[in-house]
Parts: sequence; C-alpha cells; structure tokens
Amino acid sequence: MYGANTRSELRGDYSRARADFTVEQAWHSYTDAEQALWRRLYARQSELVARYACREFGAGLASTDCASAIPDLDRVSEALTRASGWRLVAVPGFIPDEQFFRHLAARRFPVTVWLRRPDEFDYLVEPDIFHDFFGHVPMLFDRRFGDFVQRYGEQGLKALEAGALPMAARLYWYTVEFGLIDNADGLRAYGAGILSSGGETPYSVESEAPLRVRFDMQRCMRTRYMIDDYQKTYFVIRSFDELAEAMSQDLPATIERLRGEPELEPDRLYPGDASVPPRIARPAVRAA
Ligand code: HBI
Ligand code: FE
Repeated sequence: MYGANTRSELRGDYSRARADFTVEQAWHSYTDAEQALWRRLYARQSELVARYACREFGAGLASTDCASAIPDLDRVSEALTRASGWRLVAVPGFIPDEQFFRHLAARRFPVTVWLRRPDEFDYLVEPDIFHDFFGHVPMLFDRRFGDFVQRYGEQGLKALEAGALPMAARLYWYTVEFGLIDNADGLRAYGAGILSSGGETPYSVESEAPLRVRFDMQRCMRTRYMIDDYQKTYFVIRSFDELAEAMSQDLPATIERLRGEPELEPDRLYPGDASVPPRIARPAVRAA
C-alpha cells in the first residue's frame, strides 16, 4: 500500500519467503488474541460499509465471509477464483515493486500475513492483513475491477522499466487505495486505504476539509500524496469503466508525455480541475 522506499521499518519474517516473496500463511499460528482483534476490526469497519462503500465492495465483502475469524487465504481464493479469476497469495509484508506488479499481472493479490497490535487499532503505517484483506479483497470479486488491477500490474511493469515508478504508484494510490466513486448511489468509497480505516471512511465522503476532483489519469499521475495522514485530495470516478478506459491506454506513452510536467501538490486545485462536493452528512439518529 505504501511506497516501499518511504517506510522506516519492515515487519514480517522474510527469511522463509520464496523467490516470488510468497510464504505459507500458517493460519493455525494466529493467537486467540489476534482472532479477537480481527473480529473487533471487522465489526468496526463493516458497520461503515452500508453507508460509505460502493455496492461492489459490499457484495464482495459478503463473499469473503470473514466476520468471525482471520480469513484462510486459500479457502477464500476458491470463491474469488470462481468470481473473477483472482487468487490470494500470502506475503510477509511489503515486497519489491517488480514482484508486486508481477503478481498483479498474473491475477494474484499479495496479502500480508501479520495482524497489527491492539494499540494500532486505529492506525498503522504498514499494511497488515486487515488492510490488505478487508480493504482490497472485496473489490477483487468484481470482474471489471479485477481486470483493471491486472492491467495495472502489466502496465506497472512497463512503468518500472521506464524508470517511472512514482507516476505508476500515484495511479494506484489515488484509485485502488484512495478512490471515490460518484454514481446513482451517490458519493461512496472503493479505495482500500479508505475502507480499512475507521476515521478516513466517513472523512473521505463527508468532510469539507479535503479536495475532491473528477478523476483524470494524467492529473492523478502528477499529484504527490501523503502516506501518513488522511488524503488532502481524492479523485472521483463516475464508473469503473473509467478505470478500464484509463488502463486501455499505454502507460509508458502517457509517462513520456508527462515527463517534463511539474509535479502537483495534493493541497490545492489546478486549472481544469472539476470539483466534486462532499456528501451531506445525515444527522446522527438520536437514540430514542
Ligand atoms: N507490497 N505487499 C505489498 N503490498 C503493496 O501494496 C505493495 C507492495 N510492494 C510495492 C507496492 N505496493 C507499490 O509498488 C505499489 O503500491 C505501487
Ligand atoms: Fe493497500
């Protein structure tokens, strides 16, 4: 989820990782305390799904059937493969960009095996299994979104070869991690970094603080991002077809066009931006 070169510490045991950085999940090694923490995290976030997540996320989450325990990745992969041809692979944590893109291009989603500590309930910098699984896996049950992520993996490898990881990372960041969608259901979130966060889920849809800009691929690829705070800018699509369209273009060609362009800051609007207003927060229903 975060740029590999911007994190202070790497958790996880990489000593038993294979050449493609996959490991055994060792599902039976999770402690009762970790199972209880998972259930608390799941209960908190799933409460927010009906109101803030797009319907594809809600449908995918239901298919994961992971409310009562940390998911067994191989078991979920059986249902996921039937739905969208994706499967899950266990990894010790962040893996090198090239390996990450190779997995995505082969419709394999890397899921970190360790779970955060209780004191990290509300926030941690590193993606753990709750972020990777609860945040990312539900959307992969949607075949169109799954096609986009696979295509992103293929294009990401080309971007790496072109020495343009930052631009490719921004595209991932502002869609897969922090994307919003504005369709007949109103403004909702589909990004994993949003939907795995208790605070950022309502903030991204209802707060007056951040900017919300209609998705434009080049605008997004030029815009820097923060990894340790709520986003200052969210990009808003109207349909997942927009992501498919964006990935139908040749990413290296777009990168070449953007090479000379200055990077953009996430805390301001630029000429040509189309703003999207926040969704009006429904007044909290007072307990009778
Ligand atoms: N590794 N496990 C893991 N998860 C990621 O999201 C991830 C990664 N390595 C690299 C990476 N992401 C970046 O290349 C992308 O976010 C662009
Ligand atoms: Fe992520």
